[in-house]
Amino acid sequence: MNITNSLISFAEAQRLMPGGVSSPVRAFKAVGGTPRFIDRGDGPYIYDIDGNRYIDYVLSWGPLILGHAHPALVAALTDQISRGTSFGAPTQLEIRLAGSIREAMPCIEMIRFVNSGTEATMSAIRLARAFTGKNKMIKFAGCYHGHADMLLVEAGSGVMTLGMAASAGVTDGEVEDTITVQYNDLVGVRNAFESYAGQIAAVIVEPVAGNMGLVLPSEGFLDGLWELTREHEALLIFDEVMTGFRVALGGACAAYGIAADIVCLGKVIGGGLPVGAYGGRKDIMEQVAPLGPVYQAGTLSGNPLAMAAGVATLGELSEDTYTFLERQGARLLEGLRKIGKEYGIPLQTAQAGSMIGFFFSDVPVNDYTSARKYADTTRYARFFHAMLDRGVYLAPSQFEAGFLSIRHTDDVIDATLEAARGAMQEIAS
Ligand code: HOZ
Repeated sequence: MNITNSLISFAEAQRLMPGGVSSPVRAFKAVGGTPRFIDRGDGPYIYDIDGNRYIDYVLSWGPLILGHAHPALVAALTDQISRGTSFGAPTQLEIRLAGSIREAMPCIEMIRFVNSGTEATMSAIRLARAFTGKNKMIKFAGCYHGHADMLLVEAGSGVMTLGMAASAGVTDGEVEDTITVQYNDLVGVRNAFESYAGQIAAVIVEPVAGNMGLVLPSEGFLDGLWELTREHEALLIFDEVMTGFRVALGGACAAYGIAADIVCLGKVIGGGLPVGAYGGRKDIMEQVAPLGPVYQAGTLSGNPLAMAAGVATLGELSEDTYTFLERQGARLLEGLRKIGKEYGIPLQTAQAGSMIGFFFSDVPVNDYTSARKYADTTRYARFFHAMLDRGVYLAPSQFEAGFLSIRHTDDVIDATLEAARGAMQEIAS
């Protein structure tokens, strides 16, 4: 595969930007080699600047449930761009998007739009602290909630990929109120509530963990969090930046039947434009300025392009979409398991709607500790490159989830499995 132009661009980019990228997860650090510089996307495919085509399972890290350059999205953006790109004043688009979100996720009685998932979770924590009058919060190792200081403790995604336990520049003071527990460990959560009685404002969780690879909540885990937060008068914050409109039309709240107190959103609700949101119970959201005392603001919040993209994206989604996506994901994972078995390569697979994941491990992975201990990252790196060489673009880290779009049709899944057969054969030796 000729990647001359990507090689040249990467060298140039590294002179101008740390690691040559605008976000660490893009840098191929864990898998080695040269990141592809992307020229364009079309449906399930991306094309690099050397003209190579890849089936895309990253999909901008989740937002592109419609695939690249969906006509409805292109039309909505084209229309909006001619009307103006930002006003710093309210638009009806915000009402439309808020209405669509509330329809799908009724526990979001009121919502505030921001510009990223990081902003959403950071603001949700501030709100939870103000609402409860308590300071501490529980998060789970391997869950990633963006890069706000107090949440960068044993975080997943790039932090885990780079083997970092925390980030330099975060003071002890910033994280003294953050309590970290293993994902799926309800006993650990109960113990934390008992150790810090009356001090815990909230539990923040990825209801399906997609930032340490894909790890599903064990039976009763989310219900247990709900009950414990009720028992201890704390709020339950679902970080659905990744799972919202991904694992089901109503996100994990619908999939697991839990009305979280605050829900953070991003990714799909912006259709690939920068967006985030947090919302929830009206009495909680009424604490946000200008209605209440919790200050949070943003020049580009509710940006009309992002809102238009979100409205167009959600307008294309229905229950049938998720039936299709679920089927395609199951087909892909079943094929991967079968091929792995043929070549004697142990795989642990997981799926939640249109999110998929697989670990090269012969034992199940349920949390951060087991992900780090059992996932064979060296084998993943070899598989990643073997797939890339065959025109399939996976996340450049074992500790990320994969995503499907409505354009990942049977032909696309078949082509992926054909590539996987060659790749597994290559890495088996
Ligand atoms: N949550 C995304 C990956 N796990 C974030 C993408 C990024 O950090 O660039």
